[in-house]
Order: sequence, then C-alpha cells, then structure tokens
Amino acid sequence: MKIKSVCGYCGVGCGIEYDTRRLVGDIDYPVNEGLVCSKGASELHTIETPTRLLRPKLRKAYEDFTEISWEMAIETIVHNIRSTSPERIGFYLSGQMLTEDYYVANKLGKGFLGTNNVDTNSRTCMASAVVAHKKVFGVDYVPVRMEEIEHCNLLIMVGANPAEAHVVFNNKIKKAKKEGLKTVVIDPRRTETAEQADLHLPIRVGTDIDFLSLVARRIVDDGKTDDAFLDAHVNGFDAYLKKIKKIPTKKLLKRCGLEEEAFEAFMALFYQSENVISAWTMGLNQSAQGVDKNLALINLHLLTGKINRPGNGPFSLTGQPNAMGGREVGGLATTLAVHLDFNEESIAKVSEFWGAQNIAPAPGLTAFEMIEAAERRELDVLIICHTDPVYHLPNRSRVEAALKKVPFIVEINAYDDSETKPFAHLRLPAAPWGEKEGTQTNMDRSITRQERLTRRSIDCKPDWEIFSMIGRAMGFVSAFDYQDAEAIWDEYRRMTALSPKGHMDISGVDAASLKNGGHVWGEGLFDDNEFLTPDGRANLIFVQNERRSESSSLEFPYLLTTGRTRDQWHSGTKTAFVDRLLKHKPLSYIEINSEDAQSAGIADGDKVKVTTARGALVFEAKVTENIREKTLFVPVTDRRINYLTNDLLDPESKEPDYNHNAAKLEKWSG
Ligand SMILES: Nc1nc2c(c(=O)[nH]1)N[C@H]1C(S)=C(S)[C@@H](COP(=O)(O)OP(=O)(O)OC[C@H]3O[C@@H](n4cnc5c(=O)[nH]c(N)nc54)[C@H](O)[C@@H]3O)O[C@H]1N2
Ligand SMILES: Nc1nc2c(c(=O)[nH]1)N[C@H]1C(S)=C(S)[C@@H](COP(=O)(O)OP(=O)(O)OC[C@H]3O[C@@H](n4cnc5c(=O)[nH]c(N)nc54)[C@H](O)[C@@H]3O)O[C@H]1N2
Ligand code: SF4
Ligand SMILES: [Mo]
Repeated sequence: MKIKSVCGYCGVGCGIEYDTRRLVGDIDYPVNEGLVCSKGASELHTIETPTRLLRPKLRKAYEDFTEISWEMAIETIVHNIRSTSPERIGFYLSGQMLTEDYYVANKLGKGFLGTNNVDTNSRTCMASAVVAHKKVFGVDYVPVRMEEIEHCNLLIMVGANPAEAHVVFNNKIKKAKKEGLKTVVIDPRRTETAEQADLHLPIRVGTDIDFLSLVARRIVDDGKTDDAFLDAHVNGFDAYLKKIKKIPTKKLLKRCGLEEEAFEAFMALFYQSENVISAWTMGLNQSAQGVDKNLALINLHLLTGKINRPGNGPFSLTGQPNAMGGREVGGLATTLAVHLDFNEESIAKVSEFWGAQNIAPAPGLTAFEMIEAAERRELDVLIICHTDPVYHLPNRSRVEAALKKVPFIVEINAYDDSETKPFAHLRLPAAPWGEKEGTQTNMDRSITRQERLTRRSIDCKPDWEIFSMIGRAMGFVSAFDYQDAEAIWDEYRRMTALSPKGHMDISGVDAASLKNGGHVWGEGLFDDNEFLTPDGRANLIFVQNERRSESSSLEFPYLLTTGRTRDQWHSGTKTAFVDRLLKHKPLSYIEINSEDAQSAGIADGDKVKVTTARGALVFEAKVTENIREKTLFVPVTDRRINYLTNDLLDPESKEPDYNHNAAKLEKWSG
C-alpha cells in the first residue's frame, strides 16, 4: 500500500511516497514533483538508528540515568511544576515539532500553567523576519511562494545558500534559470548557490544594511521609485527620503568591501528586471541588527512597488519543516496564539476559547532570556522538546553554567545523543518522523500532513501526547483529553478564526482534505495592496548599520561565521548516522581564505586553533578561494561550534548574532 507523506527536514516540505519499505519523491506533489534531496531520500533509515531514545529515564543528582515508567515520569514532572510558581517555569520548543504538538504545548504553558515562558528555537532562526514582517505588514505573513520564481526575472539571494539548505527549491531555481531567470547571490562566501549565479557579490560580513541602503539611494536618485504605489499604500516615504539622501555613499560602499563595478552590475540587473524576488535566510536574520537587515531588504520592494504581484516580493525562506506552523500556533514567547499578541482583548478571546483562567498578561521570556533567568536562579523547571539548546544556543559555556542552576530539566527527544542530555534530569522518548502523524506548514504557507509509515516503538509517544499527559495529570482533564492528532487539529483549526481580522482562518480545512496535497493559507492576502496594519498601509522604515555586532580587531582580526552543509541536519542526531551520507562533506572543518592561510603559514588539512573571547577550538583547515579574506566559516555540524559564538541579541527579535564572531587563528601543532 502506498502512503503519501512529507519530508520532515527543511522548510521546502517535499512530498514523499512510501511503499513497502521504499521511499521516493511524490511526483504528483506540486512543491517537488518527485524530487527529494539526500536527507529526504534517507529519512526512513532514521527511524531505525541504534541511537534512538526508547524509554523514560530519570537521573538523581550526580547519578546515572535509570529507566522509569511513564506514570512515574509524569508524576515527577507534576510534582516539580506544583513545587514552584508559573513565572519560574519555561518551555523550549522547536520549529521541527508538528502543529498539533505545538498547539498542545502552547495551550498547556500559556493557557493552563500560567507561564508565557514558552519559546522555540525559531527564536534563533526566524524571529528577526517575524518582527520585520509585523512592523512592515502588520502581520507575520510571507507574501511570496516558491512557484512564483517561474514569473520572476531576477532572484536576489542575500545570506542564503539554498543549494545546501533548501535543496529542492534550488532545483526549481536552476530550472527557472534555463528559462531566463537571473540570480544574484550576496554572501561573503562563494557558495554553491553563488557558483550558479549570474552575479556574486562577496560582501563583507555584517554590512548588508549598507549595501541595501546604497541600492535604495540609487533607486531614489534615478527616479525609479513607484510613486503611485508609495502614495496609495505606504507610510513614511517623506521621512525616509530625507534620511536616505544623507547617507555617505562612498564610505558605505567601502565598508561593504565591494567594487563599484560589482555594484553597477547589480543595479543593471535590477533595472532590467520587471519582476524581482529577494530571498534571505540566516545571513540576515542571525544578527544583533537582524530586524533592521530584514527591513532594509523589504524596503527595496516597497520603494519600487515590486510586491503583491506574481513573481515579486520579499521571500523569507523558512529553515525548519514547521517553523511557519509554530509561528501560526503561537509558539514564540512574544505571541499568545494564532498570531494574537498579549493585549487584553486577545487574552479574553483566547481564555474563552480554551476555557482557561490563567493566562499571564505580558510576553514571556525568549530563549536566551530563559538562560539569563536561570543564571539568576529564577528558573526552576525547564521542559525542552525536539531541540538541543546546549548545542545550538550561543556562548555555550555560559549556557552550560546557567542550566546547571536549573533544578529540574526535562528533555523530550526521539534520539539519545543530544548535547543537552548531561544537563537533563528526566528524559522522555518521543516517536519520531515516520512513527507519528500530524500537520506542518512549509515556507510556502502550504499546510500538509505527515503520515505514520511504520509501527510505533512501544514506549515512545508523539510529542503532543506527552504534553497532554502532563496537562491531565495537572488536573486539566477535559482540556487535554485528546484521543488523536486529528482531534487536536480540529480544535486548532477552529481557533484560527480568532486570528487578527481572521486572516489565518482555516477552520474549514479538515485533516482529510490535507491528505490530498495540502492547503495554502492566506493566498492573496495582500493582493489588493491592503496590508494588515491599522490603516491598511505598509510601513517604510529607514534603517542604518549601527555596527552593534562584534567587530574584528588587532587581536582578533577575523570574523567567524557558521552555517549548513547539504547532507547533514544540525546536530546530526538523524543524518550523521545514515551511512550513505558519510561520503559527503565532513562534519567539522574551517574554511580559510587562501591568502590569509598563506600569510599565517597554514596549508590545506593543517590543524588550526581558533580563539574568540569565549573560547578556543581546533579544526582542520580547508583552504579556499571561495571565502572572503579575513572571514572564516565552520559548519554547524561541528557540535562544539557555539563555544566560540557570542551572545549578543537583536534588541527587538532577541535573535542571536551567530555570524559575527571576532576570532584569531593559529596553526596548531598540539
Ligand atoms: N542541509 C541542511 N539544510 C538545512 C538545515 C540543515 O541543518 N542542513 N537547516 C535548516 C534551517 S533550520 C535553516 S535556518 C536554514 C538556513 O539556511 P541558510 O541561511 O541558507 O544557510 P546557512 O548556511 O546557515 O547561511 C547562509 C549563508 O549566510 C552567509 N552569511 C553569513 N554572514 C553573512 C552576512 O553578514 N551577510 C550575508 N549576506 N551573508 C552572510 C553564509 O556565508 C552562508 O552561506 O537551512 C535549513 N536547511
Ligand atoms: N552557531 C550557530 N548556531 C546555530 C545556528 C547557526 O547557524 N549557527 N542556527 C540556529 C538555527 S537557525 C536553528 S533552527 C537551531 C537548530 O538547533 P537544534 O534544534 O538544537 O538542532 P537539531 O539537531 O535539529 O535538534 C533537533 C533535536 O530534536 C530531536 N528529535 C528528532 N525527532 C524528534 C521528535 O520527533 N520528537 C522530539 N521530541 N525530538 C526529536 C533530535 O534528536 C535533536 O536532538 O540552531 C541554531 N544555532
Ligand atoms: S529539500 Fe528539504 S523537504 Fe525536500 S527532501 Fe530535502 S530536506 Fe526534505
Ligand atoms: Mo533554523
């Protein structure tokens, strides 16, 4: 029997077909038309790795973990929750959880336990885009879909490497290029995506706002603004004009480290293209000025009216498979539920819907703020699900020290070998992809169903069930009495009618209809150029590079950046164990520019020691011309990487600044 499902790795959300132990791409599925990358193709093996976590395990202070029953596990959680107060409880969730999992966890935390400290690893990933969307459009909405590149003449990719991070989307790009699409890549590295591009601008790390402001200024100077669009649909143009006309153009171009010819080549492509999409990911979001970087890019579309028409607009590429769904449900500590914030009216609506009396009136602690609370011994219970914060949060030594001060940490994971494991007291085995069913929204706003493909391991439970068990054991029996994922979906979809102006209302979309290819929410939401701001107009907001990130110095002359490789998924609990992937890029190496290597006496394959203000690590050197001078790159598959990264945050989105770490480099012979 054939079962149709979707891949559980990245935000592309490819359709797959499973047939008696064989997994292939679904040719009928519009997103991927049969294509899958190596991660999708090998996902079936991840169910059977020897590194699964299969039983609940409890650890007393300084002792090893011992297996316990689910009853005892849940009792232990309830005891710890009851022994403290709501503001000292935190949940840390993940853009890899299914919508049903997210919904139940969010309802339990914010609705019933009375803590808004319910945040997600999307804080480290999409938070800057979320805040920018809300500031400009009034709502967190992505106004472009992947298929639109067929109508597009120029695709600008800034700080994004889809050839490795969104592989099947990159295939679509390559296909569109054969039909005439031009692409520009703005990235300090000559990535595989840059290699395919018509133009690569090897910008200096952290100078994107300078570059994008220069483009905006040029558009203004050349009279290429769409004044009718600006007049009718955009606020703030006059104020913006005054400021953009004052930017020091020569100085900014120098700061970007780009030649004038390169800039002119970009402008020529921009002007000759009727339809323009710009796509971005972590090169912009992960920054102490991540929101502003997003604004600077979105501004280009507002200035030229290249938005809300097929083949045009700012396209934030979502990283994780359900980071978009998590944002819809309300998994960030800064939203309550279904795109509602913490105002009185929203709290009243949500309280009534959930039958909850405990919703706290203000946003909760975001990811790193929970770490800061832990440092002050203000966090007693932390429940972590489907993510590995010790691995992925910045400034790891600080994170480790903070987590040691949390008296009770629960880790819900499907695999056994996380970096968070040594800091957890209770570990609960989740049923992974393939052993459960539920819903996810890809970067296209396309809501699809993951189906169960195999029998569930005896003691493993879907994440939603674990949160439901805690809810019932806390005494909220009817609120968490779900029989299956579909019952949760039915409740959640009814709730979406409460979303602001009902823009996300999918109450009519039942689970059965999702089995046949999914449902795209919010199609054409801005088609008449009506945004979801109070006056229906988009906001044009001038920004400038405030250089809040760490900068290089005489002592630390390099800037260390981090990112993805094609065949591995983050900490690698799933991918690193799939044998056929091992022939690909190594898990650990450091890219060093060839001239820098030469002057430091470093050859390809040498061991090098990299030191930042936080720590030092040794890597194997990969000497290459494909990275800008004085820039270093380490893949996130090196699980130690965040011992080196800094913990600066964007002041609005609270997203970490992973890509700007002042570093020094020495040949290591230890
Ligand atoms: N194979 C694979 N695919 C994945 C993932 C994975 O683990 N493995 N993870 C998924 C997730 S969660 C995410 S968030 C996405 C991330 O997707 P991407 O953001 O596309 O991938 P990254 O490699 O993190 O970073 C993109 C690029 O930003 C560049 N960059 C760094 N600093 C700057 C800067 O200051 N300016 C500019 N312009 N560029 C800069 C880096 O050189 C890098 O090439 O990938 C998703 N897809
Ligand atoms: N230096 C640096 N750090 C970064 C980034 C960077 O670019 N550079 N990127 C940031 C970004 S964008 C992201 S998204 C994060 C990613 O960081 P993480 O979310 O920590 O990375 P993963 O390895 O994907 O962790 C997922 C965890 O879920 C577990 N798991 C798998 N399936 C299931 C399941 O069904 N249920 C449960 N409960 N658990 C399951 C896996 O075993 C794994 O431990 O890293 C962030 N950190
Ligand atoms: S591109 Fe993304 S969704 Fe598609 S198969 Fe690869 S990892 Fe899965
Ligand atoms: Mo991410």
